[in-house]
Amino acid sequence: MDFLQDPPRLGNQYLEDRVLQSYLARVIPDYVRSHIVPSLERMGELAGGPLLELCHEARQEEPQLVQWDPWGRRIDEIKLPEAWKEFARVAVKHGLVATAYEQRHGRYSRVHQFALVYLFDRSSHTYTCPLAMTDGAAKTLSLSALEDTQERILPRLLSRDPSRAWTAGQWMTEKTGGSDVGLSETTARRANDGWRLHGTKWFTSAVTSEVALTLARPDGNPPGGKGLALFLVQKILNDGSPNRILVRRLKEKLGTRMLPTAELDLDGALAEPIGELKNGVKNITPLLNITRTWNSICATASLRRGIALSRDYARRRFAFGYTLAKQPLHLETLAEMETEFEAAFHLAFRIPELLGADEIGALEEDKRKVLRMLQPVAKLLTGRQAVAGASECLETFGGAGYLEETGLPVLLRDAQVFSIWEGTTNVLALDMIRAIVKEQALIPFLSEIRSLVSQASHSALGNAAWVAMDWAKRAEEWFSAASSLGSASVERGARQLAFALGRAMQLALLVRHAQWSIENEDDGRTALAAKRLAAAGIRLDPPKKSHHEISHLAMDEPLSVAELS
Ligand code: MFK
Repeated sequence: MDFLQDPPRLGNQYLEDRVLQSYLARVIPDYVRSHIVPSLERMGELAGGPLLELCHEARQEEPQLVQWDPWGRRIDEIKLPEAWKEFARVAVKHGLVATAYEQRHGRYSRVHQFALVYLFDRSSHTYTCPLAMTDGAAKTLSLSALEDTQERILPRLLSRDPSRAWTAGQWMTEKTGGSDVGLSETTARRANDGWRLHGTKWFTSAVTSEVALTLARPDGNPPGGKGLALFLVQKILNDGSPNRILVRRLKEKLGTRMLPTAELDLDGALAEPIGELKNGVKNITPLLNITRTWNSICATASLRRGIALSRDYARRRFAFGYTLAKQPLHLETLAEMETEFEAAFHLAFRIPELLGADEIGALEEDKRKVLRMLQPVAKLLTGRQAVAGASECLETFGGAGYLEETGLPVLLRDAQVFSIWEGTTNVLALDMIRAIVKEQALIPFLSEIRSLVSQASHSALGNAAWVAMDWAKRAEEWFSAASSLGSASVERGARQLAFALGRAMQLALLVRHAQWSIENEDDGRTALAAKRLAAAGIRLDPPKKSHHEISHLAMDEPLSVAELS
């Protein structure tokens, strides 16, 4: 008989996820959880069944831009794969954005929402991108828009009816760059019928959204982010006519290929200012902080999908006389993948816990600062973990992981974006520094780490708890030493500091959950993950006053031995 390999199989993605179930059991009171779980079971069934099949069947389908009709009229129509429309329908029906705003479960509404998102994400070809931006736009509009704008737009963004629901885009990046948004060149001019925008938006994800938030500089405003203003643009105007928005082309991307990302020309597009006519960068940051949260949750979902696939395959694949699940080195690899996943999970889900409390007005000031730090730290750390985890997952399949028909490579291609969009690792590290310097968020963040590990009483957790405290102390000392050397020194080490703080928080959260899991579930697996994470260590080089020395290595400029310090 021929030797054939069995492909990996996935079942109900909620029921198969011990980490998610255990976490919800700790965080959400039973009487609330019993209302939430049926919706998660339904989403878990879809994500391991019909949606997954659809992803596989449609994996080569991509959006197409049709710029002209047969009679020469410019139409800029984007034809979407049927699968994409189905992901949209499921997302609306299951309230992937609405759940957070309906607040049926009070402070737990955000955890409920993001548990749904986490289950849906890897079985949707990243339909979570337009959803993330819709959530971010809803949040921003509810904070800054006039009442009649809110009444007109929010019910659409939060609808559970696919025939009424809209998504929102976020058109920020221009040719001048995606990081230094203050350089944006789009202008806003007051005309008889309202504000009109002129400029090019260079990277606009989910371009088929009905509305978008964007930035433009009103005539006469100064340069920089403060001179920009936040605007809402509608694709189809209230009178039914199309707005003046031209699609130049769709982007050729490494991954997220079903997601229509485009270059747009705003050719006098009508737009409505949201809030003041300045401070646009500041006023769009609520959106960024929400989409960065989605990013952390979806990066975690990618890690989870990787380990689920690799683990299932390990039970099926024979080599050297045994299944992979019986081979020590393979088990070591899977244990490492699981550790990274659990660490990412507890870090990412801490955000919706705090966000949910904030949105019902129940978050103390210190915890608000923890939330402000967590958003960039979790985004940058989980984004990097997802890329490494997807690469490891593919490798556990050997050559099959490199074959398009297996559907596995998409995991790696899609993961790469987690550390790029919504702010690169370095931009996020600098945002964390911003939170530390401007909002004094470091001390509450460190206190949270200490308070989490102080709840660990089981002897198996003693060392991991001590290590988390040690990492927190080293990070605190590093920041103090670097600050005394100047801002360039802090900036140079910002990434290492962010990883150190992120790792310390991941370890503390693992320790806290492990203690609960030991006591309530007689389960030692999270404790084992905590031990492994503690053993992995962190890197924090001593801060340096100058960055001239590294520039020799970075830019490969000559450095004589006499100059070595
Ligand atoms: C799977 C789901 C994932 C989601 C998918 C979404 C896909 C979308 C694809 C994209 O569009 S990717 C493009 C996303 N772009 C970015 O994330 C922008 C990256 N750059 C930054 O974040 C820069 O840090 C920033 C543009 C904010 C820097 O601009 P400035 O003008 O140099 O900022 P400045 O002067 O430091 O800050 C302006 C104000 O905002 C300050 O307040 P004040 O005016 O009161 O001093 C800051 O404190 C405040 N601020 C900045 N970042 C903040 C913030 N406040 C709260 N939270 C933040 N994160």
